[in-house]
Amino acid sequence: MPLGTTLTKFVLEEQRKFPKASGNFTDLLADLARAAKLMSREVNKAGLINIIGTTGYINIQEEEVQKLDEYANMVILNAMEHGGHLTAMASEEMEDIYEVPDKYPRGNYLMAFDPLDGSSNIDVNISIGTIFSILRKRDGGKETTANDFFQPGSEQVCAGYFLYGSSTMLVYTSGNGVHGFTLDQSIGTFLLSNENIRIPSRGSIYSINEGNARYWYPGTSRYIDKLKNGKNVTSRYIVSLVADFHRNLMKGGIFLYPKDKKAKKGKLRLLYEANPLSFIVEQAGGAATTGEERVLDIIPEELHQRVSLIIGSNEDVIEAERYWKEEK
Ligand code: AHM
Ligand code: MG
Repeated sequence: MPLGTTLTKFVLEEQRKFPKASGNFTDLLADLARAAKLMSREVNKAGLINIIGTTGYINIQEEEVQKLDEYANMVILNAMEHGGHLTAMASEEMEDIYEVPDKYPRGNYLMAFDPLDGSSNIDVNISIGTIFSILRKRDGGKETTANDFFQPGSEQVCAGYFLYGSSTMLVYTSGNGVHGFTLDQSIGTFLLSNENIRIPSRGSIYSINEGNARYWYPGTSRYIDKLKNGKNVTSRYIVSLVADFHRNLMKGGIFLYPKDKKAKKGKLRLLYEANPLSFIVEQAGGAATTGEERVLDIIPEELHQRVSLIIGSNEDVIEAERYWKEEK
């Protein structure tokens, strides 16, 4: 489709092309996009924090002072609860699931999300993002529990992220490739900027927090040593998963947050960080593993489960996994 096509038109056309494969995400994505626009506006105001509130807090409705990630959580709940698509939501900011209130119609989808990933970067003006994962509620029953979310990532029907960077972007997949949209602030609309994104099968970038080197297991240390001693390698680490992932998706590379002696299960969360990004990377021709198994095959046991994540260009991920497996 021509660059500049609006998000709504693009999603509608995609559904016409793949009526069976795609769910009905036109309205759902439109609701999410509206929430992201509000967040984009607030994130852009974050530099005024020292003027309008205590560090780490932002004044939202004159009288209320709230953390930006809590604000983002509230904006998304408000934007998504009344649309009739979802039956429940799970978020990094909430211990338990949030069921759509009785006063609104309930749909068949579940959404897990990280409202503001990389939020430790807000006060230093570094890109942050929102990550989301949509699942189908399997049993069709009325009541929803956390168990409904415990489906492997391969069951996701749609996933994506918003990146609040030098421009605001949406990147999503509903199982028919990965597509990117950029927010045109002047008209308040997401426009198609990257259709059918493919991640290069090899990259020269590696992204890992080397400050954790002393906690690494030998597989990680040996793999990183191998990279450093190779040619054509460069290290990039923003500390904002969405931004690190997005750069590697576009340029090719590998992002690693493996479990280590400190983060015994890994640091990142399976349901709303690892799974959606793994779905996206696979749809773009890349791969995601824990070092031991494909991320999308894991059957979750907890809402906020942590997981080892090695994600990016296909050949790089396969090679990294070999180092992990050799360790055994
Ligand atoms: P958050 O969801 O609390 O922001 O934590 C996740 C973030 C990721 O964005 C980033 O990749 C990672 O934590 C960085 O962790 P570290 O500071 O340990 O390198
Ligand atoms: Mg996060």
